[in-house]
Amino acid sequence: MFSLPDVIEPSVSACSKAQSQLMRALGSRVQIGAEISDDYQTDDSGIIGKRPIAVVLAETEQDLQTALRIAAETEVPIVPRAGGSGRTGGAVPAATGIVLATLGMNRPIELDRGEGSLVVAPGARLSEIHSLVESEGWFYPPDPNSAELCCIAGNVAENAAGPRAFKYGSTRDYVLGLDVFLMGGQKLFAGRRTRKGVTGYDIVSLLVGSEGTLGVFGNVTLKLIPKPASILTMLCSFSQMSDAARAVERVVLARFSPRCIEFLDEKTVSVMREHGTSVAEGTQALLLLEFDGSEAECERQAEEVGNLCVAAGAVDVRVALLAEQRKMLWNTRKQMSHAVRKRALHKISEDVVVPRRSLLELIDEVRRLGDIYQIDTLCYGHAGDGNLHVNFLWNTDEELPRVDGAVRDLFHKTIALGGTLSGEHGIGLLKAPFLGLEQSAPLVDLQRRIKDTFDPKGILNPGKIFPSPGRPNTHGSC
Ligand code: LAC
Ligand code: ZN
Repeated sequence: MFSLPDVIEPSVSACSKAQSQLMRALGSRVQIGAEISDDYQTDDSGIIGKRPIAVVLAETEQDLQTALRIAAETEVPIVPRAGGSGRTGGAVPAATGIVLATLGMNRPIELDRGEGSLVVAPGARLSEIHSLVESEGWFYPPDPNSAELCCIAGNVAENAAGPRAFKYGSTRDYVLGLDVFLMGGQKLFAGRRTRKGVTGYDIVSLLVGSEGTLGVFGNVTLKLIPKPASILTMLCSFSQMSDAARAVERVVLARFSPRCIEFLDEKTVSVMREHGTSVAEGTQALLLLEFDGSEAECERQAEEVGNLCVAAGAVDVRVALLAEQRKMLWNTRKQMSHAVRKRALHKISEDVVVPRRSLLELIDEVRRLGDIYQIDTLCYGHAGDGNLHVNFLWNTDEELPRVDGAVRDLFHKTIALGGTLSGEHGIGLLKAPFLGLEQSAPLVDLQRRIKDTFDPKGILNPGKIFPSPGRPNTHGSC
């Protein structure tokens, strides 16, 4: 059963000192007490954290600096928050403290046409970034399926990915440089504004995916690529999950590069059906593939990959000819996580990655875990990257020990297959107890020392990534 980690709690007097200093410095941009919405205690992981003593609704860089200075001086924990759509509790306060919300910092958005880059403020919505650059013939590929909700700062913090990562990579591949505000409020620019550059350590890569534990992000400079001329979306039905997994392996082996290869198992196929997708009778698994490039290139790839899927056992191959059909398919896919939530009162969605040749073994293991632990399981996700969202669903607290067992076994199997615990959602609170399962003690220790350099007092987003000292590797050590 998940419980918040043991972290340093601030004293009552430190909290009231921080509250009064924040109110004095930031006025109406600070909320305290009953003004604070319960939303600031949680995110899309569903974990309920500690109630904040203050929420700073930052509008300017000075607001960020002031909040970080006061947090450092009073030694009250502070948790950065962007869109709040994270899946592993990155924005959930594990300790009593301040929430620093950057959603209101959504300007500037500046496109440099000559350089093919974009400077965005931390609270810029991903959907707004997509629309702006695409209207100018540019493309920013990362899309973690929550573009209407998520903001760039959260995407950077979690190294968000999504279906198009198969061809185009994750957020980290597009961040050229960024402003970072350190504990205490110091502002630094890390990285570069040019397309190329190798000066000094790659601090940008360290900050991207740091899950709000090293600094708070300001403006981000993103690399853009030319927008592909055409897109072609294809849905392949399989009567056996094993055939779909085999098809993924073959597409990869044949060196095709669709921009997405999404897998949906039998239960998620039902969700697609319920939302109006026409799927062949007897379908047990689907592959949703998408190609981009010139029209001729899309058609050529779709034909060859379609044939390859048929050879692997596909019973039906359909192309979404109309933009409307394509939109409907993706809308349903994007809503999958929320749609499957309706199957039970509770769910946990993992994002493990295995080598693509091991996809079938992972899918079989998920079914086996469902049988052994007698819980509802399903999986779907970015099969082209070997990245599956394995979901466990349950209704009563009585089932919790079985859910814990299934999660632990899933992680052990993932590591045994040569995989990794998180492809895109991060470690956050949920997976922190398992870090030692994948990473050696000296590597975890090196990362702790990096964390100490950025945040010597351990008050920036405590309790994330690292196993809690009081409860090290509760499930993890192997
Ligand atoms: C998705 C999110 C949950 O792939 O990562 O839908
Ligand atoms: Zn995903």
